Amino acid sequence: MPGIKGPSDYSQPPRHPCLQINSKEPFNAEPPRSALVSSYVTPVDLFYKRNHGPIPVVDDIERYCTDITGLIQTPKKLYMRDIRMLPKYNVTAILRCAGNRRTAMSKTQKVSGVGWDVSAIGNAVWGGAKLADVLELVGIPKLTNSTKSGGKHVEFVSVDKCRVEENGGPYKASIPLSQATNPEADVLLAYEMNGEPLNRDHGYPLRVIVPGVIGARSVKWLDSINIIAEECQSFFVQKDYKMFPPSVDWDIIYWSTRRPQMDFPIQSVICSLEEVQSIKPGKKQLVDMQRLEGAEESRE
Ligand SMILES: Nc1nc2c(c(=O)[nH]1)N[C@H]1C(S)=C(S)[C@@H](COP(=O)(O)O)O[C@H]1N2
Ligand SMILES: [Mo]
Repeated sequence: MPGIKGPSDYSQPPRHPCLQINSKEPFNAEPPRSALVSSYVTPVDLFYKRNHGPIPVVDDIERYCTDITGLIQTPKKLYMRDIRMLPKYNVTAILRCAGNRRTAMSKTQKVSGVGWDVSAIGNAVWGGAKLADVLELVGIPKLTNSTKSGGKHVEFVSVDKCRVEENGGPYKASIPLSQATNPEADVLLAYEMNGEPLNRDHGYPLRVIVPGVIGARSVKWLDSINIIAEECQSFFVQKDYKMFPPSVDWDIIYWSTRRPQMDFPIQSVICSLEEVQSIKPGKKQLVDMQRLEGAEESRE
């Protein structure tokens, strides 16, 4: 794709030293819990970073564009200037990785994936154009009560080279057309995060933000938007981000028996305290503790 490329090396943009790194290549990191409650909007440098491949590089922003193709009459190339010409919306929305708190879950059952603590979640103000407005440019009307979108989906394709995809292909995901064309669903093609241009980690120059569903659908470094007849068939939609009962063996999984996860259950966690490892007292400490207890008693 002109203007942007998905490299195969993991050269790193600078990052905040407080991040807890869960995996270096690809880079996956989360902030300490205090970052989630110290401000309503999570600062960009402390926002969790979730990647499946190396971070793409923009070499020519003027040439960068997103292709809109698939089941439409006239495919279109959308340059940054075209997107900026559409009305700009600022949407405050949380992004949460479906794998958040997997470390806690893995204490009671076998699960696979990056070991996240509690902070693969953040709240940001995303600035950009509404996907519903963008799709109108290629002749797809906005959702009304009488719209029939059938089972069609809108697929978002990136440029990053992901190991798990066949032939190291790009990250891809889709959402139903009815959600994409609904202006009230606030699905954005975002170019800003907290009032600044997106940085490389979070999808520069353009990413999708789908409020209210798992972060995996908010595709970063957007390369193309395809209107397709049914849900995207990528690894990330069909063979990942699905929930199975504890009885399921990860080595013999029938992926098609579960729908891709979209929305998520509500959970809560205390963030004003950090979890620390409790140390079992050694023999000497036990004797000291008993002495102390004895001292308490003799005082009474
Ligand atoms: N191109 C691309 N988009 C992607 C991903 C990715 O690896 N590649 N990861 C997804 C997942 S699983 C999550 S949770 C969010 C994380 O966004 P963030 O890194 O900006 O926090 O991006 C999503 N979009
Ligand atoms: Mo995620």
